[in-house]
Amino acid sequence: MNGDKLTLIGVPLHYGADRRGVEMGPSALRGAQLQARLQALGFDVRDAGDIAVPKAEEPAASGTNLKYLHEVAQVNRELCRAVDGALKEGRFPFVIGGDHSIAIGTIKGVRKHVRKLGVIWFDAHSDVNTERTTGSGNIHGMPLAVCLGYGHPNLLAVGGEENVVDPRNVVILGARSIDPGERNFLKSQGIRVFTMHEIDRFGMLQVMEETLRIVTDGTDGVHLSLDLDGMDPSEAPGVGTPVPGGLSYRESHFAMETIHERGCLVSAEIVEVNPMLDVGNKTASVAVGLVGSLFGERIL
Ligand code: 5AB
Ligand code: MN
Ligand code: MN
Ligand code: MN
Repeated sequence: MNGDKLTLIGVPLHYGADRRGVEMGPSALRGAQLQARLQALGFDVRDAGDIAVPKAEEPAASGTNLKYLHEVAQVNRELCRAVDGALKEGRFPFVIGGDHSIAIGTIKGVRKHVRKLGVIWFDAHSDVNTERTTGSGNIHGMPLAVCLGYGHPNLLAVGGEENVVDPRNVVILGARSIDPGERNFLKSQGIRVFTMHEIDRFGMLQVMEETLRIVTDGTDGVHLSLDLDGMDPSEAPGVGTPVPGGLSYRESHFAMETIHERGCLVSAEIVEVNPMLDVGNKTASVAVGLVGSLFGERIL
């Protein structure tokens, strides 16, 4: 943990997903008292406000099948700078989205400060498509590939091509929807994926012990990328791409508690909260509850 100072960075971006609403994620998370929850745990929390997102009715011409490539790359460059700035001031960057394409800017920014970075990717999906494998053209299905050094040059260039992560220190948790091209990629990279099958078979305790071993093995810190669709849609209905059979409320909290106990976290982000698809503000509230466990709330 980077001292006890945190900076919240909002990214009201939806161009990486093909549905509207996720751009209201940052305000829903703020409305669910994210800052107060962290302050109650003793943190000095500064809200840096939102990264500016350009207006676009249609994707700017980019000569590719990737939707809104220009806009997504621009926002990620800005985000990368903001994350870099927070770390320079000795503050923990806590990024609130927005669609999952923002993991590109977050992770690239963190990598400028953390030479060997482990990544826990909490998600129903593996997000390792590239312009060659994507069926949807949506960049929120590609950020992990970009952070590993694969994808469109304009995305790889964000924050410097060299700032990638080592596949040996990446774990995907909760996967249950993986495209055929992604399956090949994951195998070729040797990335450890705990699908719902492994979670059912071994239980969360064993899965988290193995996860924490992998992401801390020779690393200088760990980033958590928390896509709320990793949880079961009955707990987190307000997401753009829900998939049944996800992590339960208890399994998700347990994962956060074990990450906290290890004390290895250097940065985090919450993505894909879509208030337009939510039941009340349930998903944002559940997300803020997970943040509580991630930063040390205990039952007793
Ligand atoms: B999310 C899909 N693999 O590429 C694609 O929510 C879904 O950030 C991506 O995990 C889901 O469009 C992206 C079919
Ligand atoms: Mn995702
Ligand atoms: Mn997902
Ligand atoms: Mn999604």
